[in-house]
Amino acid sequence: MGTIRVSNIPRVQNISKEEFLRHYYEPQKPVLIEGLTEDWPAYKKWNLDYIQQLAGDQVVPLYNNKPTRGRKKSVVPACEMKLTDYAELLKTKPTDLRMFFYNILDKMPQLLDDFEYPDLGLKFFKRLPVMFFGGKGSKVLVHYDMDLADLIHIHFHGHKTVTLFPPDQTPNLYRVPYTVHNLETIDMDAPDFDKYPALQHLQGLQAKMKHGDVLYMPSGYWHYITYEDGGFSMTLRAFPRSTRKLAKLLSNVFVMRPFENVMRLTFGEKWLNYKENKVLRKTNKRFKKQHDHA
Ligand SMILES: O=C(O)CCC(=O)C(=O)O
Repeated sequence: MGTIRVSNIPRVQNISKEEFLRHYYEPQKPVLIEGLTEDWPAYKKWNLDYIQQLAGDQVVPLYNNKPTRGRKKSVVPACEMKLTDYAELLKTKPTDLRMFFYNILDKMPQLLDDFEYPDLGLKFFKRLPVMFFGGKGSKVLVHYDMDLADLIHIHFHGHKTVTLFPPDQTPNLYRVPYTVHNLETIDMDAPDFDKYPALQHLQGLQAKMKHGDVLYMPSGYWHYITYEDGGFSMTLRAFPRSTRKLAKLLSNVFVMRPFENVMRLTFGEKWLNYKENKVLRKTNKRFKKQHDHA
């Protein structure tokens, strides 16, 4: 067993649009911004009690960390629950049940009055302000967002730890082909370096987030998240502007994902095993070659 190396993501306060663009957006470096949300009504209002009052009767799909195997699509809910019961669970007990990509516009439009799109020079896609919920101890598998958006991730109610890896570390992350996540058998908190030696090359960037903190995650950054308490976050997104990234976005959404779902539904476990063995063999072979040369 080993430990993934990490260093701290820089923390700033009251950053101007020009500073943000020059020091973080243009070089595509993450940053944690404190204090940016303190003037928003959300800063005082948004907690799990408020969510219960607002939308407690909604029945919501919940997901756990068990990989979806066999002839099923890649993302299938583990159960459904009334939002008020789920929020109560988050307040009172550890759970690995998470909810993700909950679109505020469709599901809780009242929340739109409580925040502003930050003036950071990003061109936000305002159709998709989405929320994520997690229980104490729940973990979000290492992945990157297939739309390659620049993300502004804001946390509420409690604490979470976010670890990022820049896109140039993809070769050492054991990315499963035709997906945006790595091998689900890898435990990023206690990685098995005998089985997955390339993980030793990773150099992550980490931030502990508290209520109201804002994290900038540049396009294509891998993220791995542990909820230290039950709580929730909102992610605002700005789509890439470069033609290369836009082409990749379209191919990920309209070619890669549908292809993967067809292969899963047709070949099930066989397809999954084939891809997983392939990435393991290929990555370990490259790692060995690099070491034999060194
Ligand atoms: O915090 C979470 O639960 C997941 C966040 C995430 O993956 C995202 O914002 O893209």
